[in-house]
Amino acid sequence: MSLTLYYAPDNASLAPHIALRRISVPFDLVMIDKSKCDQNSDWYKALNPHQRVPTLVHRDAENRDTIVREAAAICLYLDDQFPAAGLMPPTKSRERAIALDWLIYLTNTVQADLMVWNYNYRYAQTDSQKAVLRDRAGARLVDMFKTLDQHLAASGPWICGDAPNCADYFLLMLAGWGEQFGLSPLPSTNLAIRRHALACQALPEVQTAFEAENISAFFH
Ligand SMILES: N[C@@H](CCC(=O)N[C@@H](CS)C(=O)NCC(=O)O)C(=O)O
Repeated sequence: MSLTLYYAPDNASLAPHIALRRISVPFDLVMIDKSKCDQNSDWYKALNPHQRVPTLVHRDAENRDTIVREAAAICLYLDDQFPAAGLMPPTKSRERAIALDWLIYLTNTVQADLMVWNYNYRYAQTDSQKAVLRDRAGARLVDMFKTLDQHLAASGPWICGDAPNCADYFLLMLAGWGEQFGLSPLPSTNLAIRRHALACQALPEVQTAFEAENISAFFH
């Protein structure tokens, strides 16, 4: 059995990377160097036709590979394979429904708008079109982080109350992007999000993943 995560530092691979650290099984970490366009190479395209990170390859005892290419799907797959790690609340529990709800919201809505906001030049041609996109996507994101903040303030400190799960790793990753790329106002101006991020950054699995990716804390 082997597990390999193809990643790029501080990219969408971060949440699954943190999840892998929590499981504490051995795994290989392979860096995709985006400055050299590794994600567009033939060998990587064979693994991931979307030409994006992350990719997880799980080789079983019969040498069959399972390949998972979406960050949230990798988190859920790891939870299926290693249930004892508690990456998500138990199947059929009320808490699991809450965690799934926020995890999918984070990847499908917040992450999607972060892409439009930060990579507006991929979606527009003229400078004024790009400025409108950044402005409108930015305003939507500010509202989304406020909604997340209200949820944490009412039901925190973690997304499902008492214990961190993959939805929390996802929120740290996405709020961290908003923080680094200068969303205005910054996600950290929301007190419950800032408290959540600081608590997340103190988790051993987060610290080990940050060290391995050679990235520093997003929130101070
Ligand atoms: N929906 C995918 C998105 C992954 C994604 O957008 N990855 C970006 C880095 S954060 C990427 O690999 N981009 C490569 C490129 O744009 O060339 C997921 O959540 O895993």
